[in-house]
Amino acid sequence: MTRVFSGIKPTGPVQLGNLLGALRHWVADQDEADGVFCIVDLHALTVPQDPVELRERTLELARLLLAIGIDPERSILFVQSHLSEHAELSWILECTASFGELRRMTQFKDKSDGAEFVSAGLFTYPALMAADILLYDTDRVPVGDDQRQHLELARDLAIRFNGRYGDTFVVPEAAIPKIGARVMDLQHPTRKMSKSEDSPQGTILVLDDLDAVAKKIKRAVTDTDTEVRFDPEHKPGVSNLLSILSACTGEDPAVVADRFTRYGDLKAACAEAVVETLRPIQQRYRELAADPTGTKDILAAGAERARAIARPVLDRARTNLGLLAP
Ligand code: ATP
Ligand code: LTN
Repeated sequence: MTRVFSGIKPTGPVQLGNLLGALRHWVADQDEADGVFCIVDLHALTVPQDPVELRERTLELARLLLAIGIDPERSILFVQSHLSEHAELSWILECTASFGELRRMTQFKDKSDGAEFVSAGLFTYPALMAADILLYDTDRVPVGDDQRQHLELARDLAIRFNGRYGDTFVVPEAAIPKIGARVMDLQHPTRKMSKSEDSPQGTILVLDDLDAVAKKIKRAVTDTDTEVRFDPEHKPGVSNLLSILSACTGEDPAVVADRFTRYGDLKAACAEAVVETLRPIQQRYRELAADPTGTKDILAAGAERARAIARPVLDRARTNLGLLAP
C-alpha cells in the first residue's frame, strides 16, 4: 500500500491554511493509503518555546488532529520526540546535505531575516524534516505549497544517499493540492496565513468562535476595483477569498468567481462555507477534550507502531554507511 507521511509543528493554534492546505488531505488519504502523521515538536524548538505551552499545545494538537478525522485505528499518529530515531537520522542527513543547499532554503531566509537569535537548528531544519519522511519509506507527502522546496531537498538527499551507499531510502513525492495550498492572511493577502505570526484579524483559527470567523472574513482586505475575478497576482485579497471558498466546496475558483458580482456576496458565501467546515470539527474537539487520557494513550500506541517501521530503516542506513553495529 502507498505510504503517506506528513507533519505539523505545535507552534500555535491550528489555522485555516493548515486545514485546507494539508490536514484535510491527510484525512482523505487514509482511505487509500497507509498514513503516518507526526506532531513535529523537535521542529518547534528551532525558535524559542515556552515549556509549559509547548507541552499543552502538543496534546491539544493531537486532539485537534483526531477531531479533524485522523483515525488511530487506520493511521499512525505520534509525537516526533517520542522516537530518538528522528534526531539520529537527522544527523546523518545533515552530513549528506551541503551548507549551500541549506542556505538556499527560502523558509530559513524568511524566518531568520531580522531575528535577534538564529538557532543552528533553524538552519538544519530541512535535514530533520527529510529524516522524518525517509524513516517511513514514504511514497507521498501531503503538504502546503510553502513546503515544496523542503520536499525537493528531501528527495535530493535520498537520491544522493542511495547513490553513495546503495539503495537505502524510498524517494518521496510531494502532494500539493491544486486549491488551498497557500491560504493568505486576510489582512495582508500577500503573505501566507501562519499559526505563529501575530495577526489575529488576518488568521482564522480552526477553534475560533464561529461568529468571530464570519466577522474576520467579512472584514478581510479586498482589492481596489470592484470586480470579482480570480487573479492572485493583481487581486490577492479577492482571489484568497475565492480560493478559501473553493477549497471548502471543492469547486474551481475561476468558476466560483463567475457567480459573484459584489465583494459583499462573496464574503458572505465564503464565511458560511468556512463556518460549516469548522462546525463539526469544533464539536468533535469538545467531545475529545472531555477525555485527555484517551489522547495520550493514542500517542503512546502510535509511537510504538512508528518505531516498528522507523527502526529497521535507520538500521539499514547505519549498516550501509559503515557504522559498526553496537
Ligand atoms: P508556523 O507559523 O509555526 O511556521 P504554520 O502555520 O506555517 O506554522 P506548519 O506546522 O509549518 O504551519 O505546517 C503544517 C502544514 O500546513 C504544512 O503542510 C504546511 O505546508 C501547511 N500550511 C501552513 N500554512 C499554510 C497556508 N497558509 N496555506 C496552506 N497550507 C499551509
Ligand atoms: N517543515 C514542515 C513541518 C514538517 C513536515 C515534516 C511536513 C516537519 N517534518 C515531514 C511533512 C513531512 C512545516 O514547516 N510545515
